[in-house]
Amino acid sequence: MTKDYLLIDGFKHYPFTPEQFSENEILEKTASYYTFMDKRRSVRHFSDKLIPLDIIKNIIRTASTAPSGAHKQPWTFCLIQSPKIKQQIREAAEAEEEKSYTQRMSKTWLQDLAPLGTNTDKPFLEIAPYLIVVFKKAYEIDKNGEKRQNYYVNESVGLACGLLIAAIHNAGLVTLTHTPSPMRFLEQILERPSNERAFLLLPVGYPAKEVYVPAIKRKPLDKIYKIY
Ligand code: IYR
Repeated sequence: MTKDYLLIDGFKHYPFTPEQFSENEILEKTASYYTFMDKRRSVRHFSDKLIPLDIIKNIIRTASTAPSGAHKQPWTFCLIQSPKIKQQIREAAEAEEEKSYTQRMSKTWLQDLAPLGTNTDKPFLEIAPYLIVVFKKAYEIDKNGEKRQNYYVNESVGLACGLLIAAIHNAGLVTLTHTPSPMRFLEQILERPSNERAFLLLPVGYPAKEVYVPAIKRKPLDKIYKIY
């Protein structure tokens, strides 16, 4: 008989029944989920149409279901809707991008980026109704002001960002993983505490009326997997 809970090293473990499906259902679900996810594209052209806050809250809740090292959930999702702060972020990001495109990025890097059609101009940082800036928590600060270690911080926050992107796509909204580098300016503009480092910047919104995306293809399965 299933117990209410187990005690392992003095800690409670509850019974858990993962949802199960028939093999046919699984085949159908995995195929349709793949087809749906394969329709996701990084989009650089946004509508300025507003999105109810409750929708974005659900999306951020979903991202925070990601697994994390020792369940520390070492992330903060900063949601920016203030036009003034968006403008500040755009100005600072474009200043960094200017240096990156003209001085910091190698010739090969610029050649690799050419098919994507990116440049230093980032109007989407002001047009999209929301910017989400994901911060990783290098460590925690407890009630006594002591540092507490976090684990696998990059892996954990990367996983949360993956779920965030999937949740945005599931909502029929679009996003882009924008990587102005270095991102210190985000910590300053958003006045983040000293244990937080900017990890990724994502504008979120409805797509513009007309959207163009680069003519690039995903690698086929035989190029990305190997059976042993
Ligand atoms: N951070 C720049 C350049 C850039 C770099 C990579 I790697 C990309 O996949 C796309 C862009 C920018 O956001 O434009």
